[in-house]
Amino acid sequence: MTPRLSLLPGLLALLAACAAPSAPPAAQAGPARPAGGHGREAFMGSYDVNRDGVVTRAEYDSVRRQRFEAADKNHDGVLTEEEYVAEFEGRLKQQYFDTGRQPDQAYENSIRQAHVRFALLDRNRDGVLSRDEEQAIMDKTFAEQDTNHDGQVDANDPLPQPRNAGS
Ligand SMILES: [Ca+2]
Ligand SMILES: [Ca+2]
Ligand SMILES: [Ca+2]
Repeated sequence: MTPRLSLLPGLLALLAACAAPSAPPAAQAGPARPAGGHGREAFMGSYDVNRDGVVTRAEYDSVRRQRFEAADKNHDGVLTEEEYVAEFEGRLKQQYFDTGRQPDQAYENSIRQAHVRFALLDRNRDGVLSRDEEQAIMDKTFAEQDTNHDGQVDANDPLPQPRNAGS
């Protein structure tokens, strides 16, 4: 036995010891983020099209416009409650599908919230969401996230105060 070889059993024991504490099973089945949520993470996830950590106003506007156009099934330039909720549900469904989740109580709640939201967004209560109303929402939502007022949303913007959900 050379001294060098005699080190081997010790080394193996050390390696075994290092590997011994088996990692706990990764329980990563967290709740899906609600589609259209208002947090910064949801905002970046929805609007940072080129994934560079910055949402420019142009990026934001393009996503919102696409979403409005996609929702406006009969192309009359306004969204009915049905059109609005259907578009939201489409994204929610996709999110559940992507995460292998079955529709649950949270899903139902999200749909209910979408109906409530529509009523709030339809400022003039004429039963449809007009482009003017959508523009007002866009301006407000972007301004809420662009907390340092430099025209883009990124890591330099302090997180906005969470706003009250619902009414
Ligand atoms: Ca329409
Ligand atoms: Ca309206
Ligand atoms: Ca900013």
